[in-house]
Amino acid sequence: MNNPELLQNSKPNTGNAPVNGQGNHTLNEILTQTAAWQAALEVVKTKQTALRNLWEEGQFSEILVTGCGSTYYLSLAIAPLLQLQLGIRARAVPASELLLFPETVMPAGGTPLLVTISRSGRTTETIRATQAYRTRQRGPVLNIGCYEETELVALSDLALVIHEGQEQSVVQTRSFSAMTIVAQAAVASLVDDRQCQAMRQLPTTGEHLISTYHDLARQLGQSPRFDRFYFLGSGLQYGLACEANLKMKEMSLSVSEAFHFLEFRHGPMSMVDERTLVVGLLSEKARADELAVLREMRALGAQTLVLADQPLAEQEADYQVCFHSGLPETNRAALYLPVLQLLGYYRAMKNGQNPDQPHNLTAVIVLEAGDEP
Ligand code: F1P
Repeated sequence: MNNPELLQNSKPNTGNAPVNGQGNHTLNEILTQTAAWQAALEVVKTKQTALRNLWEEGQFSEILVTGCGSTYYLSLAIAPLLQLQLGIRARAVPASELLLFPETVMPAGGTPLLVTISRSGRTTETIRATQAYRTRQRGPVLNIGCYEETELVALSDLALVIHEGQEQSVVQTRSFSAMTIVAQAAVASLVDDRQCQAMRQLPTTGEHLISTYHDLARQLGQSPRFDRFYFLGSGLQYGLACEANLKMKEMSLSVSEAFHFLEFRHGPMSMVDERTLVVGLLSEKARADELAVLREMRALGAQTLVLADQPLAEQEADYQVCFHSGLPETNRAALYLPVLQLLGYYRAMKNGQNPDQPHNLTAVIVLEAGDEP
């Protein structure tokens, strides 16, 4: 199914060594992330009683989910999941919005739950937003992260911490997918334990995906054909599309953007040409509508890479990644990530960038006293 011409023209994969010796941490962290997925499932199992107590005692009127950068994009992926699974209004906001414009974000009354997501637990905006939230609302806070003994953990009523998600690289890869699994497993544990049981296959399925599609990700990442990338996702997949876009942008400094599938037609598709790769993170519910957008982009000259749980017909995409998990979207978000992280990594190698230390970036944004909002 995947384009034989591209596959034939590429050099054989000479193993996983970074092309120019840079990005060792990032590549290693991408390739070992399923061990962190296993640990993430264990964290939720261990904290299940505390989680259920927090949820049942809270009688919450709505849920706010917040973070910065990658963890804001994870918030965008988790908020619709919370609303869908728990039947409660849930909203994702950047921590800076919650901090600077609380009156536009904070509910006037009610008893909200704040979910903070932060790999480091040390991002100033997220800390300050949480402090302000607690002062105003005195409401409970649930934290998801990768480090104990941080300001954000200290500000939380319950913290779900995955040590195995910790990284040397600035870019979030293993940490992001592990926090994704913690969030989806935590929600599953509140609604249906059978979903938690079903999620136990994820590390094995993820391992298989990485070994099956590593070569495709490298060939597409290094292909001279593409000079711009668009990541399309809707519903539970939009936040993941934003994260995949951030990986491409921050690691390789490429022209790339993320959109809701049907939004892409309303202007941004003007950018599509023969040098474009459009990446579709398919849902189940809107699959037909999403495939229609991708067909139109192919007609404009783009090539398409589709990620889905079930295979597509030959003519539906130029390249496809199939999970074959049998899991619903509410339990399998992490499966979209490894191949797209590798795509960004190999584009970075092609562009001579070092994803361990991306241009202009640091692992945590800590604002100096006086700079703080
Ligand atoms: C937030 C963040 C990351 C971003 C970069 C700088 O960190 O903005 O999302 O990718 O690493 O820091 P954290 O609050 O998740 O630790």
